[in-house]
Amino acid sequence: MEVAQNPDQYQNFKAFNQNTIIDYVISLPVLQPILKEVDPAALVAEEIGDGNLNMVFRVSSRTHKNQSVIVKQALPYLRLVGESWPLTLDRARIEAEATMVYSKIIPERVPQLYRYDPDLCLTVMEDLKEHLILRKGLIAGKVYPAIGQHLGRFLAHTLFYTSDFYLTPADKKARVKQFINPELCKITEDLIFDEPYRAGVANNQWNSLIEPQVAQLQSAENRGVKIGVFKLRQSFMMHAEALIHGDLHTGSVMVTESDTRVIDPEFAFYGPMGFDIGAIIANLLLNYCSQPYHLREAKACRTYQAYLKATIYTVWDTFLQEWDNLWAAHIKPEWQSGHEVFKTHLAQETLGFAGCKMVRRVVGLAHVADLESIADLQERAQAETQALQMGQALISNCYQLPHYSDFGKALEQVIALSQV
Ligand code: SR1
Ligand code: MG
Repeated sequence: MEVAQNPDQYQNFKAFNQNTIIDYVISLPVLQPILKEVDPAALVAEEIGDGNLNMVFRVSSRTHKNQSVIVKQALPYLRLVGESWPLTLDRARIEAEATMVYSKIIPERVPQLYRYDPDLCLTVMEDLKEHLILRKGLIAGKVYPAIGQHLGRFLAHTLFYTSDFYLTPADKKARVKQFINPELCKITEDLIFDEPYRAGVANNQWNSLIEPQVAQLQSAENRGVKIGVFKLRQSFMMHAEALIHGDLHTGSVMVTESDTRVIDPEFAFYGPMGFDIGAIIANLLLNYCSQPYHLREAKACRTYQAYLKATIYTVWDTFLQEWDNLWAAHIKPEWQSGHEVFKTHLAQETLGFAGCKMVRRVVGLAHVADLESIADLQERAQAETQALQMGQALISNCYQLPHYSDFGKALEQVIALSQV
């Protein structure tokens, strides 16, 4: 991994397009072993980004299809909205440095980074061309047998090794400073913990067929949800527990049948651990709500929903097993006594954050393809209503979870109660 120097921040920034990116890639000696084909005429680039924030180019050899790299470049604004929403270029640094932290902890679960260029706010990385974005695979009803274990282990290791449970107090505080990420945190604070719960917010959007459900969500009488969101927002903003990915939805995971990689940690900062675990669970539940309208045959749908639930439980159980092993191996004496209490706190917030992440994808600015790709608006409204019910139940009940061992039972109840 090579890091270029950064003499004068962003003075040399220029946005690439699919023509200019080729010359840049060719100029990098570090890529010669990968792109053995250095004749510019033999390289081709395409812009393949479908996320909300950045440009993503695939640069590959016309003749040797296995010779390719991905270049991800941040622009000084939000791609989803355009230049009217300026956004810090520092997110490219956050993403590169978080990926470097992950590579040291669990290299098999992230793409290999070849270069980070702070002037151009880009990273060049391994092209996972055999992999598919997990969200797309789930919408298509594909089964990935290993994701529960892979993601559970990824979460346990990245969260434990970046926390005070492992690092010295000084090292941990240096990391907190390194990952100060105010602009992207503000997006989350607004889009996840504020706007969906208020009427009259211009950013919010929803299917007009769920107008009554949205009015109920936002009404002043919805006290349990409002208080739950308050506490979860407080935790998100005030509890620097570990380096969290910060946007770990199923669009930030790439998969094959046997491999899983986590991408896109540009929202990373020191926050509450349950936010990452909850993000994965929420997005599996959103897919669960959508499946009656993708896999239309009742038995196939039930089987797939059972797979999604089993995956959620595997994420959580694997997380706990790995976490307990890490704790047994590394915990310092001064932390020994609070293990059970901490795990219950984590289970509570995991459920609560999962709820927030579900609600924002139905009512907030950025939705998910699982729901948006349901063409019939009446059917989509059914799936969205179920997601809103689940999300609100998770938010209002999460802090009542008595013990972390009740996690599965609580989730099962929320799913059972929210059938439409
Ligand atoms: C305004 S950006 C919208 C969303 O895209 C990212 O993936 C994050 O989830 C963010 O909230
Ligand atoms: Mg992203």
